[in-house]
Amino acid sequence: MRLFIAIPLGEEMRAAVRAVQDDFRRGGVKGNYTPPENLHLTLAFIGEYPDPDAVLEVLDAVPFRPFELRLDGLGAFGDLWWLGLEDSPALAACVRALRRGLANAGIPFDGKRFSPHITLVRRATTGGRPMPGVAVPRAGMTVDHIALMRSDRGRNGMIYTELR
Ligand code: 2AM
Repeated sequence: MRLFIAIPLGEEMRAAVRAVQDDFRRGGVKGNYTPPENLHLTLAFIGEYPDPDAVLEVLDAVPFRPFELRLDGLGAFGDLWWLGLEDSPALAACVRALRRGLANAGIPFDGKRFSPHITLVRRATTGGRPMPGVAVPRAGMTVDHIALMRSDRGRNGMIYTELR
């Protein structure tokens, strides 16, 4: 099972992200756009791992208090374009505790430095034109839980299922 831990986006945030994706589409940006139901913020990528219950135990043990997130800025890792988030000490603390819990439980995960981003489009191309200017709405959400996600390859792209 391919697993990752993520924050699914709230309605307001999801709508704002879709609006930015639409602006890019209108601006002629082609690529593999994240479908609305797949929009999320990854906190830890585990990858192939056979024991989701062990991961849920870690999730349950991480102290959690709801916190706020707000969109802020736009960036790219090569041809993967993303929306960023306002600096959030609560988010950073949550990710630190989560990753510490995974490590203590011996659950492997991608230990790359946490760089919070919501992937808008992969393999983005502008066909030689400049990146269209878009406004990032200041949409926000209250994070009331973090989710264990399973990722499966479907006929038309990845299917993400919230296990809990
Ligand atoms: P991405 O959006 O930057 O591509 C499911 O694959 C989720 O886990 C995606 O959000 C993906 O990030 C993220 N992820 C983080 N590290 C990953 C890795 N090493 N391999 C695949 N996905 C990873």
